Amino acid sequence: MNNNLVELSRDGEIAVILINNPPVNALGAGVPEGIAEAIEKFVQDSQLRAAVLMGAGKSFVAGADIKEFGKITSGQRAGSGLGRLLSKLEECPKPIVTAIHGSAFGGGLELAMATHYRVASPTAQVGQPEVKLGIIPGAGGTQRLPRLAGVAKAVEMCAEGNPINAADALQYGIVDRLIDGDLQLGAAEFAREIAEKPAPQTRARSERLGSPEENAQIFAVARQNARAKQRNMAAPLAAIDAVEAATTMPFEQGCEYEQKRFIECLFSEQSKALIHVFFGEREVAKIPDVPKQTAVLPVSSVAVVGAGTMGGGIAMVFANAGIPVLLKEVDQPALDRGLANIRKNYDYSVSKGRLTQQAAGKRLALIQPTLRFEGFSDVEMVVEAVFEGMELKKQVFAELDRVCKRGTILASNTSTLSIDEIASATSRAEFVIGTHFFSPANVMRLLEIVRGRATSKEVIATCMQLSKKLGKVGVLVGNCMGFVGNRMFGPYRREAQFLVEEGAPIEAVDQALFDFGMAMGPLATGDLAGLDVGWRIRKEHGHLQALGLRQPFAEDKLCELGRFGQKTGAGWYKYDGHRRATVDPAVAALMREWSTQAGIPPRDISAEEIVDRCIYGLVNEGARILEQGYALRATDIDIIYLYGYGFPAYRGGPMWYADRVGLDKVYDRICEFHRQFGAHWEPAPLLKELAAQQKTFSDFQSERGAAA
Ligand code: T1G
Repeated sequence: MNNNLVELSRDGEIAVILINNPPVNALGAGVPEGIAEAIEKFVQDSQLRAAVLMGAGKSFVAGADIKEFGKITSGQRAGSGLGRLLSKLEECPKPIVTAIHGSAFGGGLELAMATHYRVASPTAQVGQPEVKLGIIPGAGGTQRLPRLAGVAKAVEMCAEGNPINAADALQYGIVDRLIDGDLQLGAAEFAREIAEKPAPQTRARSERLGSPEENAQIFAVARQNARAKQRNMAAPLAAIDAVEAATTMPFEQGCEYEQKRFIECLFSEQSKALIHVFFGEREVAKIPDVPKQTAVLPVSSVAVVGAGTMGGGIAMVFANAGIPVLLKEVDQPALDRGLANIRKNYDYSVSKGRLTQQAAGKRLALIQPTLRFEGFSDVEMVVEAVFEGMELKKQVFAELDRVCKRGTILASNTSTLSIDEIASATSRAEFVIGTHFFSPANVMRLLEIVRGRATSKEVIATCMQLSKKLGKVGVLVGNCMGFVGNRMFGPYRREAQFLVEEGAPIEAVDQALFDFGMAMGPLATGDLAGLDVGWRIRKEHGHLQALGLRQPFAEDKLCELGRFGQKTGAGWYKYDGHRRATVDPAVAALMREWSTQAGIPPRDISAEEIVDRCIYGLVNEGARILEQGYALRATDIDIIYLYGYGFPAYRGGPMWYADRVGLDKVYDRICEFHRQFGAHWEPAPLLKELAAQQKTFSDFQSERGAAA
């Protein structure tokens, strides 16, 4: 064998072909060639009666090498290039058994389906996650999977991209046997059993391809679901078309159709954005000055101070990860309310079948309510989630400094306040950090980890690693007002209010951003979070607002009328008992009255202007944050907006989106707004500089990375 990516060994009359391309055995350059050569040797060797194909390390094969997609989009390579290898495997005269452990994803599952039999360890997972990269399977997955698992399961797996576990893979006929214990031994034993049998080719199977009548219904429902759940995304619909082709075209023709749609998707903006997100999710975990080998502190027990909406949700996050939690409140009624909320959330998950009653009971048992700081001396981390006021937080941290043992991490869930000032209330600033969860904390995946001036590298490394264990995407940010997410959200929501003050209908502002792909419009988001939250912060920090700068009045006036949003049944919209929103003409009338009083003449405003002002408000502030160093990379900002603020992943995040539009165009548009609307649209110096140099935020990121 000329490369060590694929090793061939013998277990008696069984060949063992081992793919060894760490970390995830991606089918990068040299791997398909190595497999083809091994198969050639296997076929030539008359002693060998069957073969087992498996992966070294923690997983079978995670698919094609995503890093090599550039070779296709730059024209160096025509397609996935896997088709020929898979035909070679399928047409092999001697049977090949694929043995799956860990993940068989994308090209990995396609490889397995092209062999004659598949066995798996009980913990294995299989899937076609390509749509999450904005593409579709490109090596026969949409043609072979329906032949093995049936049309309905295949269309679900290819259009939604979620993996299934080994038991389901067995049930749907994707794998032929589950192997407990040593996988290689079990697979070799299976291979001996089938060695004399004919090698069944998946391509030749049609018994599970259903009838046109049955399939019509399946595809109609799948398209409806894709349009609803994967709004505006092209790949899921392309995947459905390709699986449909498997039911209407001969195998080879179906593969050609799949390849055509695969290439079409791969060259799309959506795919570029989603691949940026894939690597971005992994890059945010890398902190240049906190190396991988930095010591992490144990976190096997925690305490949460405050059982309100956030505190209760945070306690659930730790309990869901199997970590016992002390949950403290100031009085019994508040504690009871907090626990009742937690129980309600678990009951809801059980009612939705997301959790068994037993599992919910186990998690609830890990949450120990208390009214005292007793027991705090034993925990390894405390998360403070009390009311958003500096004095109160400093009191709590002073108390924690007194009762907690040295080495306990003291974290604050503050969403706006200075971590350094909170830390100044303790004698251990190096153990103080911000862990900003997003509401509902037990659902939202983002965790903004706020680094204080004195926060130690060990504490940072511990929280970054812990975020993964908690099922969160942890992003490290600097300690400025509102950190990264909320600081950028200010200009975004400011513009939304200004647009209404200038005459845009409330529902038109929300619809424009919803059509752009945001999970929810900015005004409806305000109603969900509670308009009073921002109102109180503005009142607390009014003295910080720059003089002479135009400030929106809309939400302050709504709050003065007690319209805090969903929680009071009325905000920008009015809400029924199920929190369903309806447009409230009374608010539109109030807005016209207030705008007239403010001397703001109404005008017609296009959806394009609405989107540009809100999104470029994000980008401009993001550029400031980047140049001031409160975010390590533009990618970090993108990941924050995807996981914390419902920014559409297929647009890559606000900074990626701006790069794709072209920073010169974004800069010009912001200058236009600056001239038209005033100083609050002052372009960020970094944006001006990059636009002038025809550069991108990604360029700035790599240059800064290279300099670090
Ligand atoms: N290609 C290149 N690099 C990959 C990769 C891949 N397919 N999968 C992972 N990596 C890198 C990743 O960037 C990270 O790098 C390291 O491996 C560890 O990954 C023809 C066209 C398998 C569940 O979409 O879902 O096949 O940061 O941190 O948490 O039809 O990786 O260390 O430098 O995620 O244990 C379809 C993608 C491809 C699966 C493991 N396959 N991978 O999770 O480790 S398209 C996928 C994953 C395709 C065919 C089409 C996960 C994992 P670094 P990690 P993990």
